[in-house]
Amino acid sequence: MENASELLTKDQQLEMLMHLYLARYFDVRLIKEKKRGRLKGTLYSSHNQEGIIVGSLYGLQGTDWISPIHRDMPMFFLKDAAGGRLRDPNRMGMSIEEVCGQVWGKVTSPGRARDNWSHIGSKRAHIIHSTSMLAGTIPVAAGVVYADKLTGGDSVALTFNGEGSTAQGIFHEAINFAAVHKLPVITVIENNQWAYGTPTDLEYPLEDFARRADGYGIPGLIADGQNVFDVYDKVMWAVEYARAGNGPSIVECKTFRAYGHGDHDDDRAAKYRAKDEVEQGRSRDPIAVAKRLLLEKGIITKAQAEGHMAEGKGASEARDEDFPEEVVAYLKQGVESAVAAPLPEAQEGGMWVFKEGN
Ligand SMILES: Cc1ncc(C[n+]2csc(CCOP(=O)(O)OP(=O)(O)O)c2C)c(N)n1
Ligand SMILES: [Mg+2]
Repeated sequence: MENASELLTKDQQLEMLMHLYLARYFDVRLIKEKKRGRLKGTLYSSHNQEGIIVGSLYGLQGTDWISPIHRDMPMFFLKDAAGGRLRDPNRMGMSIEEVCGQVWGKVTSPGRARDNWSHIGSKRAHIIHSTSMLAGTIPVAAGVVYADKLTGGDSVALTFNGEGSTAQGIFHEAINFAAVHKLPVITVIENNQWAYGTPTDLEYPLEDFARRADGYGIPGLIADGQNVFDVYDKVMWAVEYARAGNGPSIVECKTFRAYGHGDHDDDRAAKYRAKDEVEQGRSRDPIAVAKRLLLEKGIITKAQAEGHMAEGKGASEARDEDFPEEVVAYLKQGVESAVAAPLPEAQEGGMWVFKEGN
């Protein structure tokens, strides 16, 4: 089968680059807001892992389901955004206003200030609610697509998991169940080589987490997580395989966690990880890799490749000029709406704990 990325138009490839910038700027902008004292709560950076976010989501249908984890915050607004639909209010994703409302804990947030990060979901947008129990969304996703299959639907579900969660019992139980019943659920493993302070060699004695698939009799693919087009190819292979009724698969995306587990861990992480390991891990920025490939194909010029130099820059170095104007404008809209929105009423605190009404 040819690689799905070979069928992407020039405009689609440029849009994927734009989505990489959007994901990166979301991270940079929020860290800046926090440093300025305008934002509270912990931020879990997706810096350096944007190729996984964009490459996995870009080819999905709106009706497909995703279950993001803490490191995937831009997924909430990038779902079903392909084809220029980022600002379409009817697409099956969340708006930047909703996502920023969540981060600021405002009335506009889907979680209405119960959390500042990824503990949200949307039945309307087909985003399975993220929970703290890592790998706990795999059985939920399996159940969602099982129900869909029984009622004649053809949706697939993508669950996102750090390599750390592959050691959870539920990871095995859920994928085994999905394999036995040939459920269209794809487990994407974001192997960023660290689970909080635990490196992969204390978690798994082999090189590739994709080999977990052998134990369930399903395909296990490996993608270069720094290359958005390689992620797209591997995920689209898995999506087509699942949609055709063949069942689940695992896609391991190799990447590197650029900073601490959350921003509260940045200083500690700089101590528990070797400097050269971190430098090496950050050296293939997904924006730079995508630009190089687009330049080689003649889709962008050398001057364009050298413009908007966000690559390789952390939040303290990156400036607005390093990003396309529309990217900055999109986030500005989200941030301003969140800052202006009121907090929910205090009485709301007890809402949704028990079922209300009959
Ligand atoms: C079942 C479970 N155990 C422990 C935790 C605490 N915890 C939250 S994030 C995290 C590390 C996760 O590492 P990984 O799965 O590799 O994802 P990453 O943060 O690297 O993206 C841990 C141990 C949890 N949330 N759930
Ligand atoms: Mg990890």
